[in-house]
This record gives sequence, structure tokens and C-alpha cells, in this order.
Amino acid sequence: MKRFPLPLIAAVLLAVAGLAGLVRGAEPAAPAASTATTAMEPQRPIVVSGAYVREPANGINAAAYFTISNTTDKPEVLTAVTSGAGAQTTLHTASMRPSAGLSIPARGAVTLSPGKGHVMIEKLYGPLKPGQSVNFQLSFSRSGQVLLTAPVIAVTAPVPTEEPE
Ligand SMILES: [Cu+2]
Repeated sequence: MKRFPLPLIAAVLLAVAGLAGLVRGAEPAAPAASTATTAMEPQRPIVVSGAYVREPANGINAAAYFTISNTTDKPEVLTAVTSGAGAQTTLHTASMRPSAGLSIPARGAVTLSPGKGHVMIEKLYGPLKPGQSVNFQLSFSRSGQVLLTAPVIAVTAPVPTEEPE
């Protein structure tokens, strides 16, 4: 198998990174050393999977859904969520009320799904269309900040199925 020269690979990676930066809602990288969770850790304590944002019907609010797995032996709490796609991002219960926090049991998982709760992006800065994605920053009581990218799926699209990473 022919090996590609390293400079070429680096250039391709840079191009991909540049494109990702154009995605709506992209946020600047989190400031370094803001939490104890760093790339040095071989395994992340919190794993988020199956994330998606439903294309909003009204262009004002959008809802995001995902599964949070807590791989540690201590309970975790999702305390806040932010995104760059709207003026406000809030954790909501199924009945659209703001939620103070979402508890994830030790060695357990919690799924936000229609009827069970969601992350609400309010006062959208612009339309969200399938093919775009939204970046979120999740804040956990113990594990600190976790970044998440969720694809926007069409109003009529089925819920994506994704095995936990
Ligand atoms: Cu809501």
C-alpha cells in the first residue's frame, strides 16, 4: 500500500478542520485548563451518543436529544448546556419546563427523547436545516465540560440509531 506523505495528510486534516469551523453554531474551542478533563485522559468519564437536533418547524426554537452514559462509579449531574445556535439554551423536561439538572446514576445512562426531555435552543440565530450540525457544551458536576456536535435531521426523518462510542 502506497504511503501518503505526511505534509499532504496534515493539509487535508487542516482543510477538514477549517470546514468544520464554518458549521452554524460552531463555537471557539473551550479555553484550555478550564476543567480537570483533558485529552490526557485515556477514557472519558462521560460518553454522549445518538445526538440529534430536530429541524425546527417554527424557526424560533429547536430541540436536541441524546444519550448520556456515565462510565464512573459515582453519580453525575448535567447542570447546564450551551450552544452557539440561539440566544438561550436550556435543559427542559418533557413538559417544556426548565430543569435544574439531569442526574445520571453511577454506571448508568439517561436518554433525552421526545416525551422524556430535551435541550431547548431558544431564539435561533438562523434557520437550522438537515445537513447542518449544532455544537453544544455540556457542563457536568464532576466531569466538567463535554463538547458535543449534533446533526440536524429533517422534521420527518426517523431518529438516528447509534451505538454508544
Ligand atoms: Cu422545551
